[in-house]
Amino acid sequence: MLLDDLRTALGETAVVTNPDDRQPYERDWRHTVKGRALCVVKPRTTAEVATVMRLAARDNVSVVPQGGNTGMAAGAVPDGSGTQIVLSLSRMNAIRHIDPVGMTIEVEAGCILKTAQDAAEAQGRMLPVSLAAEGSAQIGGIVSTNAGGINVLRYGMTRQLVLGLEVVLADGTVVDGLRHLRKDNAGYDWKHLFVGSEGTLGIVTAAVLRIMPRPKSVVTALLSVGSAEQALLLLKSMQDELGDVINAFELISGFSLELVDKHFGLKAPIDAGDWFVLLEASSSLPGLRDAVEGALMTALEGGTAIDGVIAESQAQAQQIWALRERITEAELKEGRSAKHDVSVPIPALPAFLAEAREALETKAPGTRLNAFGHAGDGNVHFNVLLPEGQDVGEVNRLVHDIVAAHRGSISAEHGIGSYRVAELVRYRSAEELELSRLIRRSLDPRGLLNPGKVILP
Ligand code: FAD
Ligand code: 2HG
Ligand code: ZN
Repeated sequence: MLLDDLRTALGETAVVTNPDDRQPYERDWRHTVKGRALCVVKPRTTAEVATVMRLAARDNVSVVPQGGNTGMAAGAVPDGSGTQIVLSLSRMNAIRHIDPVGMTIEVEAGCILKTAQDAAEAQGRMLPVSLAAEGSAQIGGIVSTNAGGINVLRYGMTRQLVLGLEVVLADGTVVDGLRHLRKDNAGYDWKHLFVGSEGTLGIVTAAVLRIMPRPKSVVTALLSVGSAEQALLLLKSMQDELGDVINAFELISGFSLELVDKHFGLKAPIDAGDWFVLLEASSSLPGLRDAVEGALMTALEGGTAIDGVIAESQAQAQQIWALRERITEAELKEGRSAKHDVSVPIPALPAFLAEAREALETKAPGTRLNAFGHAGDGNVHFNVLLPEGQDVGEVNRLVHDIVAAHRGSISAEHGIGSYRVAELVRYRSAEELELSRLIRRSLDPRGLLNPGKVILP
């Protein structure tokens, strides 16, 4: 009955039931979680999304929204019951409007991030959310996970870029908040509830995002440093010297680069060490390269950095970035891992790294640490390659307890999804959890939106 009604309302091709065709929508990017859906539905318009939600609510069927399915918390995957609808936004992919004066872009949820970036670039502007999965991740997923990425240091998380949203609620109500306003204090700013809610409060169907002037020059450098402490000294000296032109300050362990070399044959242009920093700065004012060179010379002469190279061309910059962007895939090829997407206050980063490394060495022998991430944001991907038989939960607990001792977060940017549901309950207070449940219940009283993700009833 439900399948027939969905086909009648949306057309035959919009409702996928064939198991082979469903498969890519039923597992997460890392292939660690596999579910089974009743069907995958692919609406073309907001009105069709509303119809899907109304029909699902009528039959008490739950809905799992899905974008590019690149999420790192298995939030877009259905459970194994074979009763859930996967709602793919991929056909709603239009760029509705770009305003280079007001500096906004209005896009549908299924638009691939890279497509939106390119559209902004064609107008001499820039959409600053940038991450290795940008060729597949979609705007709806980016908004719903409040994605971070490499430019957060300068431009903030996705939340800082969201000016307006259109959402469809669990009962099919369409809420149009697609305003292109910089300033709007008229009542509660409800859109922020949906940013980062991982499909548990509503379906994001379109968004208005801020765009920025596109800088005329970009300087990319790779440096080796002796320790995480030194990396933070380097961060401070770069901020002192260069001010706010630093977009990215990424920390990469020597082991991460070994993995990238092993699985992709990509080599760092400077000698391997314990830690590397990938720094990018950009500006439209003249003299950027000289300023970065001067700042790096000061760091090298002062002993804050050991060695360094500045990209001489865009191709070289891309080669340097490839070393960073391939780490996740290289880790996947290397074997099973426990992912930790953690943040701590920036000055606590070296202590966290030392304590967590020691805990692994003493309590989880045989594990190998693949640590890298967005050090300029206090966010490190403290990923642990697991030997045969090693329990993931045990390793999660070891690492997350140390994060908690530093008043950090067990998810800096990837979200909770289904991967960290149990962990969230351990590390958030009863009051915070109850407030979250209250919000969820009021927007989705019957628990039909992405149940089992983020927070349990
Ligand atoms: P999905 O994976 O499809 O969905 C993610 C969550 O959002 C799910 O809970 C889903 O139900 C929900 N959702 C999706 N679309 C909607 C919608 N329209 N309405 C409501 N809910 C929705 N993330 C970072 O933050 N920073 C990084 O640097 C980063 N790098 C990555 C590198 C690689 C190689 C990979 C594979 C992933 C990386 N990610 C990173 C994770 C991922 O790309 C982001 O979380 C991204 O925002 C997910 O977008 P998506 O369209 O693939 O969403
Ligand atoms: C990145 O920063 C992504 O490259 C992925 O957030 C991190 O693989 C990971 O854990
Ligand atoms: Zn990241």
